[in-house]
Amino acid sequence: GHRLTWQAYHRLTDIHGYLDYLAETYPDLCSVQTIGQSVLGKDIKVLKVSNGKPGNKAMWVDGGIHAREWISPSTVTYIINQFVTNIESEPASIQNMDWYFAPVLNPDGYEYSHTVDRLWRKNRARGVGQCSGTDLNRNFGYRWGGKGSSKNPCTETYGGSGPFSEPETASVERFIRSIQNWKAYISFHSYGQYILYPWGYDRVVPPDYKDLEAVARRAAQAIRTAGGPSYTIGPAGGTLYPASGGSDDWAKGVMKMKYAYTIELRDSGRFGFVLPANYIQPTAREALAALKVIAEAAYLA
Ligand code: 0X9
Ligand code: ZN
Repeated sequence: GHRLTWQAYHRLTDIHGYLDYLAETYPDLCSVQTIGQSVLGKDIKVLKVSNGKPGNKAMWVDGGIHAREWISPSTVTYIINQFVTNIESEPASIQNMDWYFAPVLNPDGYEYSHTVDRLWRKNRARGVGQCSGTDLNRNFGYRWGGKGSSKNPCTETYGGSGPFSEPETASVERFIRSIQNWKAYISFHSYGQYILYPWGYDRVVPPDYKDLEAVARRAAQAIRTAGGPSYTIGPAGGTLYPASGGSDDWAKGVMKMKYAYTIELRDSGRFGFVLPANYIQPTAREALAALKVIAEAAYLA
């Protein structure tokens, strides 16, 4: 294993090497688990960061569901680095939490976006005709196949042949189901600068949406205080567009993870998915500020 920089975007093996390095260097705090494999057989890795206290609540943080959103895996590894190297100066809500970080949930797509097609979004499942790839954020098992997802494998929002038809999402489902005490689910995407909460499948909100809205507002304020730009907050379906089969809806609707968010990182459209690497550190810094607000709410929930 080895360290990373946050001055460049890294390849999958470097990101995985970094997780292994942390587990070797901080064995009392960090452990790595391979929760499954992608369509093409690449590992899907999760880093657990925990002080091991019984009764800790649990939070899930993922990145790289969409291949081309490179700022997302970078942000997740940046947050990991901050927590692991500073854990004793973090508040109780960070220290007494079992953290599960999955920086690259779509490893095949991520590598494909580095080597072949920079704007690839889906996984690399072989389609029936020439069209390949399932949109992993339409493949989760809550309201699967509804608005904003497609049955046509040639589209960018193809939801797959059924809920959790893809090994990447099925691995996440199996792993999350194996753990109790979840309080929050955070998925980093790009771009647009949004803090979105359920529901995503339509323009409706869950019964406790006021709690999610209040925490989102405080998170957006923390981003501003950290020197970041303005992030728009709201329910995903009404604020962005209805899109069914998303990971956030499944986390909340099925797994009952109360504070479920999709955070769309920078920028607001100038560079879009092709965000230059000098934006990694400022973007990840503000994402960390937002995550700490959500962790505080999860800790008290
Ligand atoms: O469309 C998506 O999957 C997300 N936006 S992105 O540009 N990164 O592709 C938004 C997902 C919001 N959540 C749900 N619709 N459930
Ligand atoms: Zn995305």
